[in-house]
Amino acid sequence: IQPVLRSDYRPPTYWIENVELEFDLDPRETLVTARIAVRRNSQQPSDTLDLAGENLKLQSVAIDGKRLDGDQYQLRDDGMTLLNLPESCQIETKVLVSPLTNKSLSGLYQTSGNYCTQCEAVGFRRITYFLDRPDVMTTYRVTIRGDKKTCPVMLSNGNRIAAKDLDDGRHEVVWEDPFPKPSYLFALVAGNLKCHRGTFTTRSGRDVALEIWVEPQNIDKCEHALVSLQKSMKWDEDVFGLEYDLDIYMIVAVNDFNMGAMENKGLNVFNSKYVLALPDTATDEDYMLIEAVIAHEYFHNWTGNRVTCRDWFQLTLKEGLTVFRDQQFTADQTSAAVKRIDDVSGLRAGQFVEDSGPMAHPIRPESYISMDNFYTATVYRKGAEIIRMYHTILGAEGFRRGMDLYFQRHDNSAVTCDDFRAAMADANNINFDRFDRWYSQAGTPELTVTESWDAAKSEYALTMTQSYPTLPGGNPGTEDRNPVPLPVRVGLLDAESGEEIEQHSGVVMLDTETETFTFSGLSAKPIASVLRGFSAPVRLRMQRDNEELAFLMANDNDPFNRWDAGQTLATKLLIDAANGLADGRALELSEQFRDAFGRVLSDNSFDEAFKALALTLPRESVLGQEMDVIDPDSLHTARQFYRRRLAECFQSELTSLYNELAADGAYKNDQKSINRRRLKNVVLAYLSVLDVPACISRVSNQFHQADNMTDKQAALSLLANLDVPERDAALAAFYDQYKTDPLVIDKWYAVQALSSRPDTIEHVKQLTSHPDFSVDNPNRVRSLIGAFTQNQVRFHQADGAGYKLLADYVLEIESANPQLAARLVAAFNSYRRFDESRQTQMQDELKRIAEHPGLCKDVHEIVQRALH
Ligand code: DPP
Ligand code: ZN
Repeated sequence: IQPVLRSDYRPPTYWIENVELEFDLDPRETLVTARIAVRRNSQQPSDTLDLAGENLKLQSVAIDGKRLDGDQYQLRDDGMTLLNLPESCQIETKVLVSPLTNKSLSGLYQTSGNYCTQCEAVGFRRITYFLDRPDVMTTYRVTIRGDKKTCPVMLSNGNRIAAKDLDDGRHEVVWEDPFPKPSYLFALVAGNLKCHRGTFTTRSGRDVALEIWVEPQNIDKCEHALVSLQKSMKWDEDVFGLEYDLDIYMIVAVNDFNMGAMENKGLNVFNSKYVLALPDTATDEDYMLIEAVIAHEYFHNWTGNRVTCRDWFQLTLKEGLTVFRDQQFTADQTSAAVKRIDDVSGLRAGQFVEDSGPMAHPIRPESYISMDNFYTATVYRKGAEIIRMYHTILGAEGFRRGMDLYFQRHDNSAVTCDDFRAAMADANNINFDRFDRWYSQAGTPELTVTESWDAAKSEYALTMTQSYPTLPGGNPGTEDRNPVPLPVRVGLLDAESGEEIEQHSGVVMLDTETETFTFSGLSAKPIASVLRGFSAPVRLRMQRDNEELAFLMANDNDPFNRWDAGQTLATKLLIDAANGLADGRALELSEQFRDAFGRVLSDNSFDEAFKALALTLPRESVLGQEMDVIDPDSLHTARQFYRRRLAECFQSELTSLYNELAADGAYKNDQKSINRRRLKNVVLAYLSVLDVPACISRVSNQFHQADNMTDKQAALSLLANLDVPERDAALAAFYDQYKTDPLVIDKWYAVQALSSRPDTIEHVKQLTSHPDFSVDNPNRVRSLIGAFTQNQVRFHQADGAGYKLLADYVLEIESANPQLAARLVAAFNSYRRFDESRQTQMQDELKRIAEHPGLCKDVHEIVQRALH
């Protein structure tokens, strides 16, 4: 299988001037008629045109109304070539597709009996023959004909311009989208749907109709999504001056969807998980994610749709930028500090791991076999960190100037990451040439910081050095790396009082491999707070003793670093404890950590969400990265020991805090109540590890008495770890109460897959034969198999049973849904970080998958990179 290379980009030989599509909907034989007006690209003189097409049953091809014979075009598995075309002409193709049997969820498919499409990245070619590439932007007119009973609602992009009844019980609707767009933003939805309506008046006074389309039984679960959309529209006007352009904005929720959501022009299609919410069925986190994903897809209307990507290697142009925009939006709606901590935790747990394994790639990759494999944490999350660095360097106003110039230059066109960088540079008269390295180099830089104090000169100095560690299995594609520009936000604290020394706070730029930054006029050696707000996506290496970390935990007025000092201290101690276990050393709770934990617990200056984060130990997956050889068992044992000892030491404080928070009364949805629930459930988690009946019944009571899903799910996931009768009772009651709500049943699967109990693998296996389990629904597969791969201690069980379970499932689903299978198989990517026995077992499963006859190219790409 030949990879596609970034360096192979060539403009198309023809441009498309407009397209007319007609759909005659039928579950097994939908007829798609496409009429595309093409004109030769004068820059690429050729009379040959290659159209992409996959899984299409071609019925006819005609040029300017004349039907072609079989020898006038060449048909391949992946498309057709038309020869001897005139300068401009109209190409008409007719093809049949089968939505009912399309389980890949790419192209046109059926979900819960309705029709829907997914075209990003390359799904449009599964609908019709086309120049299915993002640099070909054109206007669409779409006619849909369908059965009035099963498809009363038929939607596509843009404005509905005509509708009429046909005979034989069918009807027809015509949609026209006035904005030129690439094919990946095409959408069609048809079926039995109900609409939750709202409006938004833009700042220039236009009324936009907002429509959220869902299956009838979900019509009462849309208000939060609607309000989120209205907030997003307002925010983009306020912060970036960007207004919505069409008169209608539609969102459709579907149950079977490979991704989170899709920003099709004027007709977003969403995984129902990111639309539907009621307090009884969705957690506070779900509410927050819905708001963030609605915002993300809305923000794409400018960063993605109006200005799109020239080719798929530029994906981070729209995704990194749009993730950054949605992060800023959520920070403004909630708490900037908490949001930043959550985002960096996610980056470290996901992207850092990816960047140190066989799938390491620059945010702008150089090659791919399947583009679907590059919708990654690197392109999205690290991409957003790169955008954040422009923002840090330029400030909010300079960044806005860059954005304005970007839209001024590139509205209605398909551009590259270099164009974005140039707009940021030119608008601010600053040189961003070196920033190019962030786009072309993979791997997480290490930033080593050492300090020195010259009492005679009253000078304090920080020497910063950047480097890339050598990784087990080599650093794929990351040889010859050069220093990258690193904005490092620094603050100095008075070591006595803990006060900020204001004149020395700010951002220093490390542009070279190493540099020393000197701070003068100090009366005593200060304590430095480095990389505040996580101002660059690096691993910070700074030798600090426990006292200093405890000092920063107590005094740093950068909330991110205050939290991070605690995480660094905990990581140091937990890794040491885990390593000690192997040497037969007994576990012991560090007194320093105990005292620091106690101070956080009794500090009432924090908001509750921040306190919840500060009391939470680093995740096992994040801790593992700091070990030379990941030992999941001793890490789990050490972390559990710490949790238990902390709970014992602070049992009475934790209990009274829990009681205070639990006295809040009936569910409320304001930020303060959300923060308090977050803290309450962190406290409950500590108390749950004390093996005493009072604690177990506290958890069980919370489960049974909760009037909202946040508290219910939190209690259920704690019970799922225990070996008590209350566990089975709660799981049964939960299932019984929610068995008709698939999104809630996903939670039921996930809590069991994430259980630390030794029999988890057995349970997961049994659950795959549960009548509600279906390999056709990605949410369900992710909630059971996907969640299980995140269960570090059980997935990596020494006997290899977890590995076998995953490999079996990957092979079961790979031919039907390659995208989903490829996501799951990536759980093996970190195998070189484990001991020899686990390495061999994972490698054997990878080989078994690699040898599977007819393996899909998505899984093939991941597996061959891993085995390489
Ligand atoms: N473009 C979608 C998003 O990230 C994913 N396909 O919003
Ligand atoms: Zn996106």
